[in-house]
Amino acid sequence: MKSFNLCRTDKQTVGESKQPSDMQTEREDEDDASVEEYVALSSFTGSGSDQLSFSRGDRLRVHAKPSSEWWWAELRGVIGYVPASYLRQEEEEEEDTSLEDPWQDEEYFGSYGTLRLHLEMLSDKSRTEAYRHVILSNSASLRNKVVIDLGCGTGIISLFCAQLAQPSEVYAVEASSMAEYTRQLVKQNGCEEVVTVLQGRAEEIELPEQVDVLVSEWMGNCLLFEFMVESVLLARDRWLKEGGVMWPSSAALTLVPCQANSYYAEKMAFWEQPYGLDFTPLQPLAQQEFFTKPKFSHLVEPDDCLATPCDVLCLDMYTLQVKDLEEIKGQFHYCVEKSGVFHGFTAWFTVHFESLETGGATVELNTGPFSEPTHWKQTLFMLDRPLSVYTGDSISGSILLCRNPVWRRHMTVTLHWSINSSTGETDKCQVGTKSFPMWR
Ligand code: GJV
Repeated sequence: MKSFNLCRTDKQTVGESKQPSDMQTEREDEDDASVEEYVALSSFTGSGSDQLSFSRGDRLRVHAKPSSEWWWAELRGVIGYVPASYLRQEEEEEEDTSLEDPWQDEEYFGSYGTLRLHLEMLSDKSRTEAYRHVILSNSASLRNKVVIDLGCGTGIISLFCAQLAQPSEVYAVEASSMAEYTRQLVKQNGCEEVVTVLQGRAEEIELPEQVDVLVSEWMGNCLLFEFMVESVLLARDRWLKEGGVMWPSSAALTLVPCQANSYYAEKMAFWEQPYGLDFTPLQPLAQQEFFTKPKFSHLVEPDDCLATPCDVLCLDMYTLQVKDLEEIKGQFHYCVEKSGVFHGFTAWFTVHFESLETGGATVELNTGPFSEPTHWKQTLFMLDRPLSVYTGDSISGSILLCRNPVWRRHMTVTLHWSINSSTGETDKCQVGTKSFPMWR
């Protein structure tokens, strides 16, 4: 799922935006009451010249909070942007951690207790049919098998198992209050002999036996957002039999450099001449407001892909460990296939389901621009400035997914790129780095 609300507790600072030059002045004013001291919860390596690097435990003086994600702060006389989520006010430190749940379970499971998200997921035919297809094409092998459906929601996957195959038992685990309805749906559809609904966190439930198959639809935006995958890995280690099967069995994140003309026009070029006036002084604000975070729900046109997409990371669901999720790094190298404007990168994921049948084909759920659109759509990461690229140029670099040390369902995606011109039209090698909080 992609759009449950994890941002509600964000304290949005409105109308406080200041330009760095104003803040320099403020810095000289030692008595300024608006300067607050914060402590770094974790180390951070700034990218570019306007971000500040710091170590865990450093005390930073925060001068301004131009957005809820990036603050303007000072450390040992150096000033720059810092990610707000890495900081905590000293006095609050102990109290705060105990007050607020870093997993935001109340909000998270609260939103899955309503129909809106389940309707969105069930209406997504590519997604739901992929799971149905996996079960149908493995029905013979599922006979007499024990299955766990982790985060079953309304129970659709468990019901497919019971109706299309003959498993001996399906444990449908759901933490939200939807579980009460799921129980009714199981009964209503005559599957109560096979499907047992267990309400609770997968990490906490007890099963009477180990399982042959662990099936789950855990993928979030940019694959990992929400980090429901952690619950899947913990359940795997606890409940999956030796030699048992994981569905999905592997997952990949794909990235492509792309054009985003209409998004750029709508959010940035707009300020050039609205009603014949010059509103360009608002552009730095527009960049901060629209291009700092990734744009979820983007649909990239195949035509806007400037190169052949490439897989930047692959996760093996049998060997992946919870600790591996803290920092995941991938590399890319593209050859520009058509001249155009490089506005940013678009990311999406694909998951594979291995077959239990000998020689059976694997099933794939691909959320990219060359497949049917899904409710996840794609994720767009806009560069600060568009760059012209030409056929034959190369774009190489890396992507780093850094899980938030405090807010466990969030992460920061850092992209680093360098463009090598083939024609000499682009002046020289151009490099850039940008970090995108999702959302904290
Ligand atoms: N234990 C039980 N149910 C869970 C858990 C958990 N640890 N985590 C998520 N769910 N693809 N990102 C449930 C959640 O309440 C919701 O009904 C469903 O799994 C999410 C599935 C789609 N989310 C996703």
